[in-house]
Amino acid sequence: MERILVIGCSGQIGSELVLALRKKYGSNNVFATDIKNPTDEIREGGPFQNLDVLDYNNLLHYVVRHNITQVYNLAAVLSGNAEKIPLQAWDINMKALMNTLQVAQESQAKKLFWPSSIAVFGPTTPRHNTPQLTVMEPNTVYGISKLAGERWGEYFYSKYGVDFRSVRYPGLISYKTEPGGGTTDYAVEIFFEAIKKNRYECFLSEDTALPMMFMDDAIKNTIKLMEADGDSLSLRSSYNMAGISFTPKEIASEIRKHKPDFEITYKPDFRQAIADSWPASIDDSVARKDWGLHDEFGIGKMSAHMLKKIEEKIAG
Ligand code: AKB
Repeated sequence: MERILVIGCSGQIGSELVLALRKKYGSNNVFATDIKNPTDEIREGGPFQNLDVLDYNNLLHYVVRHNITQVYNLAAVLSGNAEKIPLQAWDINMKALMNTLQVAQESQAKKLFWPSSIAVFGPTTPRHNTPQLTVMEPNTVYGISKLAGERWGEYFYSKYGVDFRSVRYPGLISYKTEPGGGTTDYAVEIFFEAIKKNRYECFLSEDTALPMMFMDDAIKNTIKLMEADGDSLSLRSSYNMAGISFTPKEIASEIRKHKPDFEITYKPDFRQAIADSWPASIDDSVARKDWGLHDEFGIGKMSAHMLKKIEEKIAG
């Protein structure tokens, strides 16, 4: 039986991934940790521990004591926040990864999931249908840390047999826990503001296309990659994951199908330069071929679902 550790259970991905894993593997086999308070559902639904991934000894003890067999390490400072504290963000992002790679090397928890991002690409990368293997010159701290992380993951796989698995997440769209400090956060905020105020001021310009994915698809595919036969994985760096590409203007017009009076204005800030350096769309055919990446939510289904769920959430 797998015993799974999720580091970063209080974040946007962790708060949903823990619930999906507990459903699948049993509540007592999924250990949730974070330095921030989790949702009640996570705290009450199975083991939770306040644990700092930057504290190597504590992490190793925890993994050994609980006979953990696989780890999802979701701890990271996202792109927007990382630009405000570049050196600190580099230290946190890299140390969090290196600690889990070393724990995997030293313990029985050999299987490690670590999220990379579309941020590994940069202004010299082909912007449309970006291939799996291409020019990668990220110019953000977050992107540089993700690219370095991918290289380290592959290194630990080939040198030390760590079963490292990763995807390059596009922007993730969800309603349970809001994201914090990313460039793609607008695509979540816009739905909350549409319900609360029927208007939104967007920090990206109207024609900025970026790849995005609804959280249900992201979680399903993440678990699918972790369950895939290792022999079918031709890559041990990180797989492109495309999702759906759209602009703020396009998402606003989707919202107007449900809320005809919805208004949007545009006031690009420092995150515009980050978005401009990322791909507009991605080719994820390698992941589809190797381990069956498959997503179900298009822009229409995702928008309708977001609006309905946020409305219910706000109504309590
Ligand atoms: C961010 O915007 O920083 C993240 C990402 C694309 O990795 N959502």
